[in-house]
Amino acid sequence: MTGFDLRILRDARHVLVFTGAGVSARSGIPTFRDALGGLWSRYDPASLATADAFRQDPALVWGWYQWRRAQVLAARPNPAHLAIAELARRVPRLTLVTQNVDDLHERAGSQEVIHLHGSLHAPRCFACARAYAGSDAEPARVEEGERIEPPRCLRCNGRIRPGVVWFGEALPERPWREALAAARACDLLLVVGTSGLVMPAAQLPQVARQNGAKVVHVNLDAEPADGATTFTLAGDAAEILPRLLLQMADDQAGP
Ligand code: BV8
Ligand code: ZN
Repeated sequence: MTGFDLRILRDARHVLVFTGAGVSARSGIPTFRDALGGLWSRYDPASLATADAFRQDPALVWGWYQWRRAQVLAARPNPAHLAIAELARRVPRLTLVTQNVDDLHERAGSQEVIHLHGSLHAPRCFACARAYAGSDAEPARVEEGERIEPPRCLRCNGRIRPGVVWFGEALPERPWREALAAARACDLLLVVGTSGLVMPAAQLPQVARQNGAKVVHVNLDAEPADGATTFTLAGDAAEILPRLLLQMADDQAGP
């Protein structure tokens, strides 16, 4: 771990872990940027992940989310998710904030995961916002690129939509408030597998730094780092995070 002093992690009081699609990559979930490989490649995710796209072509958008949801249901947490769940047991306090809409952190054992962009597993009515639990929202086999008419709300017959935050939609109040509070309170922020392009989530590292936290980026790409308050661990989170935990254990075991 070039230039990264393990004591920063070992002595941290409150660690904020902030994850993006990169943490689920080794589980086989394409990152958002490459979620549109294959048949979806002719679509831009930012244009599909909008209320307008859903209004214009509900079957296309619902089919895309059902395809993604089926992928998540067939996936398993990877060593990066498991290491983050384990880290919570090794430090005095850990807050986990994710931009991801999968439930792999939860399935790895993380508690109280703060989802800034909602969840694939919380479909709701586009008209009256009532949660929808119908079995026809459970994705059976979904062909890539398949258009699927969304189910209808039992109360108002509105179309059922994915429980995610689309571009142009506000983030859920409470998760965003909790994420900001953790960014202000933490003394160490671990940014794992995010390109940091989507606002306002991408403000969290700046808020943490402004409040005196050290920031460690874990990303395939090396992020700019000053080696004093910001560090970068370039590589696969599924390898880097478990290694960090092992080193913490060795460190604590002492000579
Ligand atoms: C808002 C859910 C205001 C859906 C997502 C013009 C018009 C309208 C809005 C805007 C505009 N210009 C800017 C905006 C704001 C907009 C925005 O930021 N746009 C961007 C594109 C510029 N933001 C919004 O619209 C937000 N809302 O502003 O509301 C408002 C206020 C009040 C009232 C009304 C409105 C809402 C944004 C939420 C969008 N929803 N997801 C879905 O999933 O389909 S965002 C979605 O994209 C993800 O959730 C995630 O957040 C983001 C993708 O980012 P990453 O997770 O970082 O993934 P990415 O693929 O980019 O990167 C992967 C990284 O991992 C890479 O760095 C890679 O190197 C690394 N990696 C890969 N493998 C590994 C790895 N690292 C380690 N190990 C590995 N193995
Ligand atoms: Zn309804």
